[in-house]
Amino acid sequence: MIVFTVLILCVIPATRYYQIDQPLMRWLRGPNRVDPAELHLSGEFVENNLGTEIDPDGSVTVRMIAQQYLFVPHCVLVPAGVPVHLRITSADAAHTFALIGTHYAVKALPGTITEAQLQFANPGEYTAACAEFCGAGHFEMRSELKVVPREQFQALDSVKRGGCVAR
Ligand SMILES: [Cu+2]
Repeated sequence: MIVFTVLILCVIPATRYYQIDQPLMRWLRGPNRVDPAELHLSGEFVENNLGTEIDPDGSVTVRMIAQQYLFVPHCVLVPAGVPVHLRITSADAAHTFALIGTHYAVKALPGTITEAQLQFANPGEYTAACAEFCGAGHFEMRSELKVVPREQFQALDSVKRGGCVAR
């Protein structure tokens, strides 16, 4: 019985660590906590701060909110060949921002900001789908990510960089 109990206590965390590890790490890290009810009111996830922004070092930061059943912004534009720092959170349930055809899948959880580093060598278009069952509309939860040449991206004004106006 003791052996069995120890086994259960060890095996469950060992095989399901991905479900407890990251939220725990994020909680310990602190600054990445965010109030899901306040996202649209204040802080970095207010509406006009979402989308792609150029960082001082030439890389870009993308801020997104996942919610039932869409990703905001619905379409994201990023430059090719440049590090993309994704910062994503959820307004409600757990979602996963997964780019079809790549190995990128980033979990978005309410209350925390998930950071991920992406990079795209060449221009192209990707469909992003939610890879975490989140309710009735889950299978409709799709968005787009467009990778454009770096020069083309830099020539756009900040409003156009924020969405998918340019192609
Ligand atoms: Cu989903």
